[in-house]
Amino acid sequence: MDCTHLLIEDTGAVRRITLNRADKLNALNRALLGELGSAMQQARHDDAVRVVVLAGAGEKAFVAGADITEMADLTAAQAQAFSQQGQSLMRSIETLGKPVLARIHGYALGGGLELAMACHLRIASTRARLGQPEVGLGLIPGFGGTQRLVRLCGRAAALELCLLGAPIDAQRAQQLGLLTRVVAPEALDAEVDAIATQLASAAPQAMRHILACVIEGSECALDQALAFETQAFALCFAGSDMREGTRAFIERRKPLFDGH
Ligand code: CO8
Repeated sequence: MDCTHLLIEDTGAVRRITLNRADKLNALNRALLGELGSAMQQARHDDAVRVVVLAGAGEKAFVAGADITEMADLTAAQAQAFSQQGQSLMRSIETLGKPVLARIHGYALGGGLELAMACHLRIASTRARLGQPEVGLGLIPGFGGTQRLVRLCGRAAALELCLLGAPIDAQRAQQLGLLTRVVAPEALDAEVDAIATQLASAAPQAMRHILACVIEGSECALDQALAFETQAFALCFAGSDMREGTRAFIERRKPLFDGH
């Protein structure tokens, strides 16, 4: 894939996608969103990829938001299209069927926090600063932020972050349930690698079903979600990963999952 704004590299079954606009703190313009959308589709369809890590280039930011310069002159109709482009990308990440980790070493603001919230795990350094500062621009989050924030952290925190607009530090973000892990800056890569490596050898089908049950199931009424879980549970028994996992336990060896 030809990319201007992304770096894509594979280590075993881990695909690392780095947003590479460091001079603009990796701000999300339409071109970058388009490239990221294509990269996620590629990752979805490539069976060799079992985990995706999203990172931002440069010292300062994971992503400092949507590109304000590009947004400034949009008409309402263009803004609607931009919001839909961003939302559908975020949804494609959330429903990828493989775990996606956000590596947050600095600012994750506006669309950057919205991107991080579409990922399944968020690993941050103590230097990270997270927020939805759009209100200060006379805007609101438009890539799903109002909805994912309330689902992840509850209404009080969502209103605080969106109405006040002030970024919070990693410690507070973890207390709110926004971050999976917070580690010292020098330990961030080792932590991300350890989690990605663990996920790369986990059972792909089980992970796919867990993601679907937790993400789709939590949007349904409980009885419907429980029926969905039962169906997914049964589907595990139709595949080889479950046979391998249980056999390996009985034989006291490490399982080797082939993803079927
Ligand atoms: N858009 C465009 N350019 C940006 C952005 C951005 N979001 N953030 C930083 N940059 C650029 C700066 O303009 C600067 O460029 P240049 O060197 O050419 O002047 C370069 O990146 C470096 O930035 P700073 O010099 O500002 O770096 P500092 O360390 O001084 O400050 C900050 C870092 C605090 C992160 C600061 O850059 C900042 O406040 N950035 C904007 C943060 C923000 O408001 N983000 C929210 C944007 S709105 C949004 O995300 C909405 C999402 C939904 C859209 C739906 C649309 C319909």
